[in-house]
Amino acid sequence: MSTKEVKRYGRGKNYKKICLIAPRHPESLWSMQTMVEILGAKTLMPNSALATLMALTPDDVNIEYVLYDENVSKIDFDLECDLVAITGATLHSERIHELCKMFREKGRPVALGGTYASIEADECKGLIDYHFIGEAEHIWPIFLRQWVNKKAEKVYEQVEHIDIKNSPAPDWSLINSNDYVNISVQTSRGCPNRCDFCDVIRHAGRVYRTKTVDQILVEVQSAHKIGARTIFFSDDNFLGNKQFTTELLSRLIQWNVAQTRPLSFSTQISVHVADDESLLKMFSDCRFSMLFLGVETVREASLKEVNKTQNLKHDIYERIKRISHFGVVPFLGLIVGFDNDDNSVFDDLYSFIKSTNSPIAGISLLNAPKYTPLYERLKKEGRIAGDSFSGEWQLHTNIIPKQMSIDELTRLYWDFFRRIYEPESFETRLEQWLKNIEYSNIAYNNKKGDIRQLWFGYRIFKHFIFKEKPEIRSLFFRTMKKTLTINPKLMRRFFTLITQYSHFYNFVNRQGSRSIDKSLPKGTTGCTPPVTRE
Ligand code: B12
Ligand code: SF4
Repeated sequence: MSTKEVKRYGRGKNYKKICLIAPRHPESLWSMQTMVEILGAKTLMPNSALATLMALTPDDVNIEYVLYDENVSKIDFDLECDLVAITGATLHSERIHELCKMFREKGRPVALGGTYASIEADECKGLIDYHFIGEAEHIWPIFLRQWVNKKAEKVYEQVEHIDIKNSPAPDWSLINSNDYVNISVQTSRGCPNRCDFCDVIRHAGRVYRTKTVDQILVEVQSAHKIGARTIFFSDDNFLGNKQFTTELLSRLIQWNVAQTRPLSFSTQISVHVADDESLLKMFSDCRFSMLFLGVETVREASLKEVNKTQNLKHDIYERIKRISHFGVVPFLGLIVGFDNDDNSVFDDLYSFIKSTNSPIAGISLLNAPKYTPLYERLKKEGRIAGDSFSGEWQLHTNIIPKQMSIDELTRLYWDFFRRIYEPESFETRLEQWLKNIEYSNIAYNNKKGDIRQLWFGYRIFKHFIFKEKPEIRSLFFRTMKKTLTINPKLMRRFFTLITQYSHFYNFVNRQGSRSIDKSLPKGTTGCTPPVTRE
């Protein structure tokens, strides 16, 4: 929340006040902070867990909510309230501990839920007054009724995964959509695959659970209504059930094409999306600008090593090029540090990125989150370097690599990252990527101009002219000219890519040198958060 607005549920005179808190993200590659700032927002997307808690409030309790997203505004620790409810993932753990202590010192009872409280439940003992483990849809209303009647328990646990058709649309009334680049809509939870390094299965399960298409359309429409320009479908894997995805896309296309101000979409998805051209055409028709893909590596042995064999079914080079043909940016999620990775893996990955003309890739060091099969295996092998977690997940790994020292791996990782984002390298890939687009839907061509898009355009120019160094400024103008020559209709895609480039370039050059400076002395127990995303 950027204001002191309050949302009331129930009716009557006496309201219990709950202060909802989303902790600040540690600086991370995935926060896309430079891009966020260029676009005049404060952070990437609002917290949907807290907005869901609000929507779960039953009619028979009188509750007044205030919301602080620390990524948007400072918390008022002196605000009078009856309860503080905090969310967060493992990467927020340090901040969660600080916040719980600070609020309890002020005499405020604290409730904690979310992935950290659920996965690392033991770490939260003694820290809080009310502990929520698992999904909130059933237990939050039970808690509220008991709490207002002073009968609340200390721990609420949702053991079975719920049917997410019972999850209400998040209540966004306490957010200002201009503070965010995307508004998120979750269509599913869980993932049918079982990659050894991923803790999604522990958190969300292997059964792929979806909302109904009608529910999702309502959420999309309400995001549109509060001013969203782009929606991020915050699923672990958007393609867990092809029939469902196809139906959803076809309804979304009908809706989006009818809008005077259509939306753009992006999501996380398995690479097998590329195996069906008719599905790819639908993503393009729907106006997906980007798909985050869990490619992980091009080494067959490494994929086998971590049980990500679903990526082996078809040629990954062809898969990525096919996605690009439809004008959708393949955002490559890559990982280094597998047992089968020697120091030549960086050249293999570089040539993959280059030959597929992929403009954008996010690289992670392999980590073994607790409770994953990878963690169990490496623990037995005595190769876990530490369990604590700093939040700077891309700066270190908790795995003792097989073919390199941690220091060598970290150094080569940042060298590789810098190499990918050298201006000339990016320029060639971007140009080739644009030239190879074979399909784009003309239904959106004659839509009305959107003042806010013009304002974004102004901010992008201002950034590249005044804030970037000459080398990047000149890259901006050169690549813009090339886009105009290749296809002026691709300007929007160009602006998205160049702002993302600016984020990666700045992050890698700033953070990379920092991380090498403080790279782990041999034998220390430095560690990272999990590196597990589709
Ligand atoms: C969207 C998303 C992102 C987005 C944006 C995140 C953001 N910062 O805004 C992007 C793609 C950028 C991203 C990035 C990363 N993410 Co992410 N992300 C997600 C994802 C897919 C959805 C989150 C979401 O909106 N969920 C919907 C809400 C409703 O679910 P929920 O938060 O779990 O809340 C429910 C319950 O937990 C509970 N609850 C939650 N809070 C509270 C509080 C109280 C008081 C109560 C009662 C209940 C409660 O109630 C809710 C309803 O049931 C989750 C996976 C997932 N399925 O949740 C991963 C996930 C949160 N990300 C994860 C990670 C690791 C990352 C990264 C570090 C990338 C990486 N290397 O994998 C980066 C970090 C970026 C950053 N600085 O924040 C992990 C965290 C793992 C962990 N152990 O904590 C998750 C769980 C996925 C995973 N296992 O890999 N992520
Ligand atoms: S890495 Fe992706 S595909 Fe693999 S289990 Fe996790 S969410 Fe599913």
